[in-house]
Amino acid sequence: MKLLFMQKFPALFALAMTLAVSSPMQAHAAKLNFQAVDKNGNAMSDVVVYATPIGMPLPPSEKTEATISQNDMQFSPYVTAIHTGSQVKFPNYDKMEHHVKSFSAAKEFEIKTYERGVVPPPVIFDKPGIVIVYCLLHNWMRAYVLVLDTPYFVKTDQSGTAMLDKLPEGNYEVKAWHPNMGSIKPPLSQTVKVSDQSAPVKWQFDFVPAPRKSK
Ligand SMILES: [Cu+2]
Repeated sequence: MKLLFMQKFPALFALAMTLAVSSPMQAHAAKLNFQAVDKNGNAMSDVVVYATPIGMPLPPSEKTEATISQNDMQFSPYVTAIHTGSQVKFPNYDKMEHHVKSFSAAKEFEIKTYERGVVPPPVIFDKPGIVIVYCLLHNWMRAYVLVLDTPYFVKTDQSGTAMLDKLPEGNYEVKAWHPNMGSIKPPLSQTVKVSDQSAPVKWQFDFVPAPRKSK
């Protein structure tokens, strides 16, 4: 049967074999660890690390949903990374009214003043870039949304560490960004070969993060 198919449709058979061999399902996946420190060598949280494959296609876009709530007069979380095309909800859990506004080119939008318990329709982030979110009622309130074309991203925790797993082996351009860099300073960048033996990727930023503003 197989032989017959091969003889009748040699081109199709060759294509099927190529697809079977290069299918991402069969690519070996590996882990990559990250460690971010500031100018003084102290652990840095809220660093978004993202990896873009070199010479390999990105997997198909997966639309996901994230939530940035308004809680205790702050946006929470402070930093959110999402895949392009994802949507974000902005529920208000506070006792007072809040507002949501972005002037960023990647996504300009406004949710006019709304009360506790209200969850406005989600906002779709359809272009990659950095989006700074404000509440125009409380000038210290700020959140950052990093919209990325790659699905391979992670955020460092209080220990300054993060891990990406299920990365198909190969070469990646890996970048690290912190909200204090805004959209002005370019992210740090390294080319990394991902395999079972990959060493942790270290990042040292040339500044000390500013404390988050509060009321
Ligand atoms: Cu507010």
